[in-house]
Amino acid sequence: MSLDFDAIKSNIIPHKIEGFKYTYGTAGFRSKAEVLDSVMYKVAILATLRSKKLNGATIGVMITASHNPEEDNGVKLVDPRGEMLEQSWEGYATSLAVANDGDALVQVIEQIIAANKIDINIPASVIYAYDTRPSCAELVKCLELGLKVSGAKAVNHGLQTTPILHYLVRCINTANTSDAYGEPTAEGYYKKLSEAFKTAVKGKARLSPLHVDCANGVGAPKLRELLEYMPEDVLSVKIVNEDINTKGQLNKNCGADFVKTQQRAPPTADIHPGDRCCSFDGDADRIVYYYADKDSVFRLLDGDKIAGLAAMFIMELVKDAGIDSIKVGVVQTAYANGSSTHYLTKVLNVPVSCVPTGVKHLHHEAEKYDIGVYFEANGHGTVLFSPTALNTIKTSEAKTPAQNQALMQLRALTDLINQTVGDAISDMLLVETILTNRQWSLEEWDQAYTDLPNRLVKVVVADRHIFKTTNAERQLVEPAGLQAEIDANVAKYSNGRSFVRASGTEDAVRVYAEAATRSETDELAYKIAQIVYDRAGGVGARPLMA
Ligand code: 16G
Ligand code: MG
Repeated sequence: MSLDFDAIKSNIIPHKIEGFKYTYGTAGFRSKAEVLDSVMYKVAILATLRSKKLNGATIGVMITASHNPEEDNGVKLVDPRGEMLEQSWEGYATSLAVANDGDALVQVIEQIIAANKIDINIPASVIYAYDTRPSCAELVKCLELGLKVSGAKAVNHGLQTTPILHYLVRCINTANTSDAYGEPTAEGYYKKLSEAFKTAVKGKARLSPLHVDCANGVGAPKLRELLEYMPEDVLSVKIVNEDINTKGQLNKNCGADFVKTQQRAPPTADIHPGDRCCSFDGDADRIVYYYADKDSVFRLLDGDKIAGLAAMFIMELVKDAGIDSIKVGVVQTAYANGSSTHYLTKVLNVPVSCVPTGVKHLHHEAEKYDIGVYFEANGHGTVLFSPTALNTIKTSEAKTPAQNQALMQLRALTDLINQTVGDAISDMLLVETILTNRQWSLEEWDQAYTDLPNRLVKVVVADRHIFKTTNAERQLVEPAGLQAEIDANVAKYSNGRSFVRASGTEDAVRVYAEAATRSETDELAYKIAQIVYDRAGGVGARPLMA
């Protein structure tokens, strides 16, 4: 099973557009679908090399562009335990993508093999899946060609959500071990989650129907499939935005990203006070909840609120189960609302870490806790249980019926929660578990704290790479002097906070601000945006308050 360099060379798919800048960033490769043919071929080779490097462990490849518009697409690799590709390999992905002729490509491959001492005779195993984008069909063919020429044993898992693909990778690699994760099929995933949910809500009255906006994406058919395992008297769901067949509908005026950034419900959702609603993004790895209050005002329950709810519930279960040695922690990014951090640290008294934006940073920090709850404000997150925590939860013996009940629920949560990556379906079931146990409406959940008004402004500059941050992106180191100017402005606002960072997914700089009132927040956000524009090479129109 060594590598056939001649085949790799002669089958190379050239770039369609010269001069396009390919980078494997926070979300893998992501751009207009039309420039990705060549990248798929290279990603396949990289997945093969990664599998060989890890002794033939199965690597996952997911073709999706998440919440991006339908004309975009993307691809990312999944490591053997269902985690994102190890950071040190991201550079290889970029180098391979850039190589545009057979010789250059083989040269990069040889460098990777040498740098990692890869035994090319080890057989490679790769699985792949894709979302509902029309461009996936062609991109899959390019990926398959790359897998064929590099000699990997490859299995097509078809249309899947991103988190299901992560689940499958982990299941395959842990099969027949003491930490076997589950049956490596989508059905196995549905059974595992639905059984856990039934256990976790046992004896509690079912809540009113949940309205789920699936962003006209892959979450829709997958949620439908899951519901076949979930009796209507346990969970009642009404799916909206499930049109995956009409061109141009994916993520269009719907989905988690729309709801979070626009701070309003999708126009297609006909919501009434008291309804429970949530939105998935296009590949179903993010979720936000929302409702209309009694005055029909839209209220958002974002990733921060979910983290607070989950931490609160899990901490109580740990205490009730009598296993206080297990320590719970929460991981956030600078985008977490100041009120949520205050609630976690001052009301729940739970340790909170702040890390740079991007799932891999949160995930790795969460692994440091016995039970690590991590969520980005945008709704991507999950809960990780350490091997020690899992063992304690599994083996503790209850001394009272109350302890028994808490332990049983904790055990159910370890199956219900996707341990590999944020998962809209799994997170939805977690929230529903907690609300069902409490018999809470969204309004009751929302009482935990009130979000500070916040504003995100995008500033286009000549070169965003000159922006260097420290302290989990909360402070700028460069351009020199800019942070002092930001601080001086922030100091004028009560509860003011603002930070500036270069986007990892767009050619722009993002300015975040929050303050005590809406008008002060907007004023502060635009003031900082203008400073950035004026001092750091703003391009196009100067940011002005609408
Ligand atoms: C990517 C990240 C997401 C992050 C976002 C920030 C993953 C899988 N996704 O979509 O976690 O919130 O980038 O985008 O890590 P930005 O850098 O453009 O602000
Ligand atoms: Mg997504």
